[in-house]
Amino acid sequence: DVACMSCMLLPVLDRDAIKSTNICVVGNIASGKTSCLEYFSNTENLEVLKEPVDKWRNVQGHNPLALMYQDPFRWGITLQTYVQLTMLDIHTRPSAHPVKMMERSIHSAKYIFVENLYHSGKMPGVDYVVLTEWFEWIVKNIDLSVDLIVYFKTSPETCHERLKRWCREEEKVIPLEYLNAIHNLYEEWLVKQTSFPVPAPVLVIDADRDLEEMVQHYEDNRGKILSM
Ligand code: DCP
Repeated sequence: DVACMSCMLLPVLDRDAIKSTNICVVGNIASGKTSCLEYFSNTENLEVLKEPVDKWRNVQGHNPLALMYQDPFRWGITLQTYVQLTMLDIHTRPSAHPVKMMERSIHSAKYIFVENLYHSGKMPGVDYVVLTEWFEWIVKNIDLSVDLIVYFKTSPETCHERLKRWCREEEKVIPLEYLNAIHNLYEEWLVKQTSFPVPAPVLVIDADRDLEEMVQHYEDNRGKILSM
């Protein structure tokens, strides 16, 4: 298995010996990104970078994630500014491994979550334009290159069911409509490709299945994911 993995990673190593290849795993809340990252975390030559949700729930004793869910109009900008910073940190962190697999991206934070807050009337226009100018400056001036986007496509109902069974304390208030809105933004961005720039080729993974089936699915798609 290890030998086989090295052979799949060889084209990646040859193509770009210094800079690592960046894979972003994106999808709705509870679409199963975390289990995918855990699955790949044992892979040789690959570094997994989880989304820093812990930081979003505790920045020097404050919980901007909880504040955002309590009152998005007031605190959406606070959380999203911090998300943008932590994602920038992950994108630019040098890796000792040839392949870097990260959860979400600075692009999905902006094109999905910030856009959703603003267009649903939950973010003041001034907050939206300030965040947008920050984002545009960052993508223009800093190398955030992504080589592959793995899109975990789920039905919003599946995510809602999963959240009912298990969610973080802060997420108990998430209604199906919220998951619907996030889903539609993902579809427009990554499948129809009509809303915002798509920074890399997209691999769509059907992620509505149970965890066990998903593991088989990762196995089946391993080659596609790792030997772009
Ligand atoms: N979040 C947000 N704004 C962002 C990114 C995330 O408000 N720009 C919120 C949505 C969730 C929480 O942060 O409440 C964590 O998001 P995830 O989608 O990573 O949640 P999970 O870890 O549950 O996803 P998965 O089951 O796919 O691993």
